[in-house]
Amino acid sequence: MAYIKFDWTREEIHEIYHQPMLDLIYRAATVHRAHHDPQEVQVCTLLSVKTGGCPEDCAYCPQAARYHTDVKVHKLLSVDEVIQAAQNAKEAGSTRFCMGAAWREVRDNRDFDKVLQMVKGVNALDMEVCCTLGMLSDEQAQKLKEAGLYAYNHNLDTSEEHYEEIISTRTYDDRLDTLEHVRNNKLRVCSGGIIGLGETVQDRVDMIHTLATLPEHPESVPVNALVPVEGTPLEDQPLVPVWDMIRMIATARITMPTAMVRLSAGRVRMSFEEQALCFMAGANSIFAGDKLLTTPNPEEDQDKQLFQTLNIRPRAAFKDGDKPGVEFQVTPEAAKEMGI
Ligand code: SAM
Ligand code: DTB
Ligand code: SF4
Repeated sequence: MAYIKFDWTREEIHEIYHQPMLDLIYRAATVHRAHHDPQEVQVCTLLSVKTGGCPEDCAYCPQAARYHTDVKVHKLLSVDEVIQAAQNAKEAGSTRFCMGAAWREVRDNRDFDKVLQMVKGVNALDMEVCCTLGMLSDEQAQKLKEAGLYAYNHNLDTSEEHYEEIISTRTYDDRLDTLEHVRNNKLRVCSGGIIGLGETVQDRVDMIHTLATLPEHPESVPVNALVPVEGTPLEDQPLVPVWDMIRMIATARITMPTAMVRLSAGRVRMSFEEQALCFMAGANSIFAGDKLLTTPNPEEDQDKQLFQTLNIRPRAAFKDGDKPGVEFQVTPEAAKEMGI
């Protein structure tokens, strides 16, 4: 296994990001092949379990109550509805199910108890369960872990410097604290960001620097292109060029070689050729299903065709670890031999 570096400097990451495009893709593809099967892509499904009405002011987000968008507020879904959606996602080929809530933070109330039930139910379907519920305390992370959660998503979104231009209702340190609570409780960390928020290239480099110099790299790094939504302060942002997505993906791949790099929001605008370049540059995970949380995503048929065209196989669940809640797994034969 090749050496994994945690002491990246901003200058090193800057240099990687600015390499000639084809050198960058070649280097990222080489790192990718040393750590992952390039024919394998993880397929995740997102479900918004509580939509809209969020008190935060994230300038990109259609679910913030203070902006006037077309998103309809919906209270927390029932446990049954969520488990049915997870079952459907599994039948459509997803191995990870991620539940998102438009909350600033988790509160210790009946809704959180319901989410814990959802986690238990989805874990029982043998899917990797992920949640993205906003800020989280150490105790709440522990409860989620005990319920069978596999990973927690909490994005840095942008650099520390640019952060206050985008969000004023919480700090960068709040985000990092949540990541620490997630890590302390042995949950897998999913953390990345969005490009196209009006940030500079240095802000992109700085965000990757923060992620790549954490004590442990996140197991997943989602790279989102802003989906500009009418009614949000960023509605008129120019669309992110695919080349910028490729540079971000490749830089994440080179600096965090073992992470799953997820080609996230923005895929709906990309051709097969553009998505193929993202996979070549080291992306190995996508969100499937015709909706992300509130905005469109490619149709199931399109993705089937994409996988067929590129000869890509979906990655199996729990490839990098045991299913949560199971102390250890042995075959019946081995158990007999061990006398248990
Ligand atoms: N409320 C929780 C939080 O903010 O952590 C969880 C849900 S929030 C919608 C999850 C992530 O979605 C955000 O951190 C952001 O990275 C991404 N996101 C939201 N709106 C987006 C948009 N318009 N374009 C791209 N990504 C977006
Ligand atoms: C992530 O990085 N991207 C996903 C997931 N993690 C939660 C969310 C994208 C949301 C795009 C806007 C929407 O559909 O509301
Ligand atoms: Fe709320 Fe999350 Fe949207 Fe921010 S990104 S407004 S916290 S739902």
